[in-house]
Amino acid sequence: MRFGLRGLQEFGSSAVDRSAMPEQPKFRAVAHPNIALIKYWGKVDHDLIIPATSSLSLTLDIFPTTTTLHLDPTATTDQVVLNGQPAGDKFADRVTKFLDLLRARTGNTARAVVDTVNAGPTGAGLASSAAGFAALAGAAAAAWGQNLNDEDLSRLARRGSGSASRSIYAGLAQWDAGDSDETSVARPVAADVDLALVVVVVDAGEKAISSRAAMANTELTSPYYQGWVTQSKLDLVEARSALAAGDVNGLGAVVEANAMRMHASMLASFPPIRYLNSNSVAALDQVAALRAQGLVAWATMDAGPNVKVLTTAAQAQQVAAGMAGFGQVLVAHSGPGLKVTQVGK
Ligand code: 2P0
Repeated sequence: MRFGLRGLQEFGSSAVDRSAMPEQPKFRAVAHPNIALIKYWGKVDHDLIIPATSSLSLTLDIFPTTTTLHLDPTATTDQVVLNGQPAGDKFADRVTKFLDLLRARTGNTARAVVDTVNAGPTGAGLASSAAGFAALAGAAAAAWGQNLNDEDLSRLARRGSGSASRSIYAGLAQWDAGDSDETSVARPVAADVDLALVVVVVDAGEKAISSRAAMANTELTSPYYQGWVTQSKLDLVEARSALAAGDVNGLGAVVEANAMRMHASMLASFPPIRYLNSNSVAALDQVAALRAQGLVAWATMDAGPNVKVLTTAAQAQQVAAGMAGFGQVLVAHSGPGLKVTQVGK
């Protein structure tokens, strides 16, 4: 017997009558990157993403990630679009692994259609994964009908990317390391300081080594890793007391030292991990020069060559002018927390 085209189609996915399916509600989440003032660099549990130390961050008002998501009960795989293009396997697999948490939690094994757009550069040490997984957590929790409070969302976002746990909140947040899924959670930090962060993009290219791999290599091979862990805990105490006293220069001094200590720990890995390049070093020198001129200006750096300068909102424009010529310069202030809205049936 020979099937005509029509007969064949009935055995393919196009035979599914989508008009018979109830339309799935669609949710849109917007989250902003956060920059750690006291860094997260090292895990004690790689699956649950429990960090070795607590960290402190500022959510920014630039470079949001917008993620739109709905369930598709007829699909057999998640469909992931990143910045308008089908996502590469690595990113799509990471999204699927994250969505598996919701499928396991709810028993609803539907696949999802995910569209995510980063307003800033992706994978350049500008916290795109923090904003990305915070937004994904918000949109996915809503689509799977989970009514989560901020702490629950922080725990969930943490499973996608540790730093995402902090992007749930506006402004300052502290991620307490904890020792379990329940206790490893970020919470907002109240402080009477008006901080700004001048971002100097010396290179917007994607990093050669992911922060996840670099962190694991530091844990395994750096003789300075334990020193980093011990010192970072002390740095956090100092940063919190400077914040409580409204002492921005005191905060800046420990913020800059903490970033250099993190980089020292990874520089001592084998093979060595060096995110700083010559443009980064030139920018760090300029931050010191601005400080010598009397400005509030303290540097921090993440898993990439870009330099961020901690200052006050009042001095942000002067600091930005002082960093001109060292890269693309943006002024960021304290930004909003995660927002989730329903955008369609
Ligand atoms: C931070 N970074 O505290 C530190 C400082 C980069 C340097 O958190 O493995 O992408 O997904 O938990 O969150 C980047 O690490 O790592 C990061 P995973 P994540 O912001």
